[in-house]
Formats: sequence, structure tokens, C-alpha cells
Amino acid sequence: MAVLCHASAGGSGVVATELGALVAQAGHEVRFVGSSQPFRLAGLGSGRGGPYFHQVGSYAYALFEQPYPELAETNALCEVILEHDLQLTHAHYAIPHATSAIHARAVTRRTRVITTLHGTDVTLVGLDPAFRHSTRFAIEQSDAVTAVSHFLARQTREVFDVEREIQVIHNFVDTERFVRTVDPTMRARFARPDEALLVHVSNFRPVKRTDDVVEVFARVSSELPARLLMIGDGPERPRAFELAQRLGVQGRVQFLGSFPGVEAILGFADLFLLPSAKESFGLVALEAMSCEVPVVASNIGGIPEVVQHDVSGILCSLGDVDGMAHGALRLLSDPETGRRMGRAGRERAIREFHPALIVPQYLKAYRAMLS
Ligand code: GMT
Repeated sequence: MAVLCHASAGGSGVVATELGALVAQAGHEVRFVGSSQPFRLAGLGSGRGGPYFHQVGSYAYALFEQPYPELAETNALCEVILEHDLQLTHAHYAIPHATSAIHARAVTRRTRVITTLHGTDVTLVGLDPAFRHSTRFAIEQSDAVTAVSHFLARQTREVFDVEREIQVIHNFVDTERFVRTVDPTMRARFARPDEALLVHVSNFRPVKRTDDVVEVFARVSSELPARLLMIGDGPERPRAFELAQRLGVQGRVQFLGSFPGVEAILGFADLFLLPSAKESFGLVALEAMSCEVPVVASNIGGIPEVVQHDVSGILCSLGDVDGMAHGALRLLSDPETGRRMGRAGRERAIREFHPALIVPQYLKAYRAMLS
């Protein structure tokens, strides 16, 4: 199988990488094709059975205003399909990967294409007139389409007016890697024992509403001793930094940048904040739940399919920073409630979103396409 995904830090690349690694472990040939190696693939390492990575080169020519990366990706994909006689391409994210995969299918007349919709490929990019026709084409022409939540499947049918089957396969989490860790020395690097530790992880795009994270934290830390760790990077980071300064909490907020092993920190966090405006699933919330960390999030998109209100976290209306701060304070000032919700989150992660439940759904979809 060939896999196309975005290599940058983001949920779709994480799902693609971890799924590819598990499919390879199950004995199948898995070959990632891209302009750079997906960021979590390096950490997983390629055993003798893969997954393998094929780099897409870029072609500069004076006449071309741009190097046309999609064409280079299509061409590299054709080479890999033909050279290794691959029967399947799994495209994660409609634009441009599904369109490249469909193009390569027409050229090689060999693979079938399964497209997984992850979120903003439908809810943001796909809706933009600049990509609307290409996105609908990718969805209609794929041999199979999956979406990471019921919300996203519904939304796709509505906005693109497509009637084809869209199978819902939720995100999954490695519950052995994402666990509660009691490492006081590591935690002490970020907070004193009497301070609550709040964490946010994202790629700091406007949909993540990182300003709301800082607003909520400022309200929480005016009531009790607390620290905030902001993990990841992206266009909104300078604004969030400035807001922390303006609200006078900059000394209690650390911007840690992007790194692959977020479980090391989630493992000892007390609360996870995800006030997104759009979130088709919320993989990071699931990773937090697996680490027994209660989640305070906005009640939008696919988040309620993951976080159960008042069971594994607290869901508030979009932009309700007062409500989120109130919810966070309720969990942090009554540690027993926080711990109970944390444990409930982990139980749900194991029960509903374990790789052993989710990966076979993809394998079944692959087999159905090839039969
Ligand atoms: O659609 C995106 O914004 C990109 C994508 C990514 O690469 O981060 O995130 C989406 O895919 C994840 C994995 O399926 C989901 O858990 C995220 O909720 C989703 N992000 C959004 O919908 C904003």
C-alpha cells in the first residue's frame, strides 16, 4: 500500500503514520510517499517490514512560477506503485493527496484509492471556492471514503451534496504509550507540586483559538496557583504570547514549541484545554484522555463523540471562556472529581478508541476494495 499524508505536525499525519506502522506490523507492505518524512515516522523507526519512505523531489524550471509539488507527488507515486506493484493507495486529507492518488490511478491503471477525510479538508479548505470542485471530485472519484467522525461524514454529505457511502472510522490512540506517568522530577521542571498544570497542544492555527486558551488560563490562575504549557507552533503563537503578556500571566505560561513525544508531558498534566472553533474529532483530546487527563473543550464538531460532558471532561459553547474557566476551576479545586473524570476518559479511550478496535476497520475497508 502507498500512503500520502501531510508531513507537518498535525492529527492527519499522526493518524496516517501510526496506522501505516500498524498495518506494516500486521505483515503488509507500506510505503509513504511525500516531500518530507511525516514527523512521527522517524520516532517509530522502520523495521525490516517497513513502513518505508519515498522522498518526492522538486523540479525547478525557469518557465515554471512554482515547482508544482502535486505533479511531482503524482509522478513519484506512479513510480512507487509500478516498481513495487502496489494495489492500494491510502490518501489522508482530500487536497492534494486524494487528487494525486486518483491521477496516479489513472496513469498506472493499477491501484485503488481510499481517501480519509480528516477535517479542514472539508470544513475549511474544501469549502473555499478555490478548492471546492477539486475536493468534490476527490470525494466522488475515490474507490472508498472514510471520515474520522459522524459529524464530519454528515458535514461532507451536506456541503458537497454527495450521496456516496462515507464510512466513519474514528481516530485511535496507543493506550500503552499515552499513560499516566508519576515522574515528580520531570513535572518539577514545569510546575511546583502545589501548582495545577494545564496543557494545550495544537498547530496554532486560527481554528484552534489559542487566545481562548490564554484567556481561560488567566482566569484560572487568578483563583489558584497554576502553570500553562503551550505545545506546538504555528501562525497564532505570537498573538497568544502577546496576550499572555497583556494579561500579566506570561511568567506562568511556557511555549514549548513542537516535538513528537507529547505523551511525556500529557502523562503528568492536570487538565487539557481545547477551545477550537472547528474540530472534526480532536485526536489530542483523546491522547490526553488516555493519559487520564480531564478535558475542557468547546462543544463543537466531533468533540462530543470523543469527550463526554461531565464524564471525561467539560464541554462549553464556542468562545465561552468564562464557562471553560469555571469548568477548569471545578476540576482543579476538587481533585477527586478531576481524577474521576481522568480515569473515565482513559476507560473510554481503551474501550472505544484502542488501535485493536480501529485498525481492523481500516484493514476490512482495504480488503473490501480489493475483493
Ligand atoms: O483538518 C485539519 O485541520 C488537519 C488535521 C491535522 O492534520 O491536524 O486535523 C484534523 O485531523 C485530525 C485527525 O483525524 C482530527 O483529530 C482533528 O480534529 C482534525 N482537525 C480539525 O478538524 C481542525
